[in-house]
Amino acid sequence: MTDPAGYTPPKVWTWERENGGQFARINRPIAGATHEKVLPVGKHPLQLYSLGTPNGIKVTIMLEELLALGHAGAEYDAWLINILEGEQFSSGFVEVNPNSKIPAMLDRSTEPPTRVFESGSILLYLAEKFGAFLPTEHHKRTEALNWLFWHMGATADLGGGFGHFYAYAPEKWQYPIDRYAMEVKRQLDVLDRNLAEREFIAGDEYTIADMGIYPWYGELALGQLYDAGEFLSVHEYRNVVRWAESIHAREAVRRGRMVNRMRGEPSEQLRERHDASDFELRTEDKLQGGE
Ligand SMILES: N[C@@H](CCC(=O)N[C@@H](CS)C(=O)NCC(=O)O)C(=O)O
Repeated sequence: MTDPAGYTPPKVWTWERENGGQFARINRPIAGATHEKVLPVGKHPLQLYSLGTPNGIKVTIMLEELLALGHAGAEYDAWLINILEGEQFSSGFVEVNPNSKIPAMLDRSTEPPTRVFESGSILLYLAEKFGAFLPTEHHKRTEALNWLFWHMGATADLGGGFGHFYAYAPEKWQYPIDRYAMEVKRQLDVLDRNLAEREFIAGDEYTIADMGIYPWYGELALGQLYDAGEFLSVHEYRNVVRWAESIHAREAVRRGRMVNRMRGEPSEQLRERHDASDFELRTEDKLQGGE
């Protein structure tokens, strides 16, 4: 590992495979597939290829909310893509998302099937397909989209910036941690001031903007992301905490957070989801003490 204080960039950057960190094995400076593998396909119209990370659970929360509202067409198969094993670089996955990142979705109810990638695009696609969680009135719809697009930019600072250097980098360096802690706290303050005046992110309705932002800033405010609650004094953002608690308490959010999850309590993990009854089996497991 190079000492950051003593590092002088060379004239031309070259890829050193052994640059450390838990993602060193999968990170590459080139796109495209590394191996041939067809993706599995289940019985439902919507096929989701994902992992229970903040970007992944936005989509499963939305799907569970749609099902809770009675949209049977939102039934889905959720397949686990283990990004630490490089499964996002299979030929099948790259066909659905050329950017090789979860989440990716295939809507097989259209002819030909529609591929959808980028979590924000998937949320918008589902909201429009089912006419739900996105207001139709001009000002309200625009405000929901403002925050939806805000979060797609902002969360890169939280995940790829703060989270990477605070939690994942092999050594702790003050410069990037200071830079991203500053920005993340500023963004928390943006949200806090917004939520001082309204119940939900975009106004008085629960929308895809809440579902996109909750897994990042909501879980951060509840101390569930990067173990950084104390470091960032998240309790000071009282409106964000109040909002996050209300989203966290929703039953569809509880289910959505379980899907494709590989961390935490075994009873909170549903590695693959193919049927609503899959959740009940996990609950029974928990009651019987069998994990
Ligand atoms: N902007 C993308 C970001 C997706 C993303 O960064 N996914 C991560 C997991 S949270 C991933 O698949 N990483 C695998 C890799 O970088 O190879 C989205 O919102 O869908």
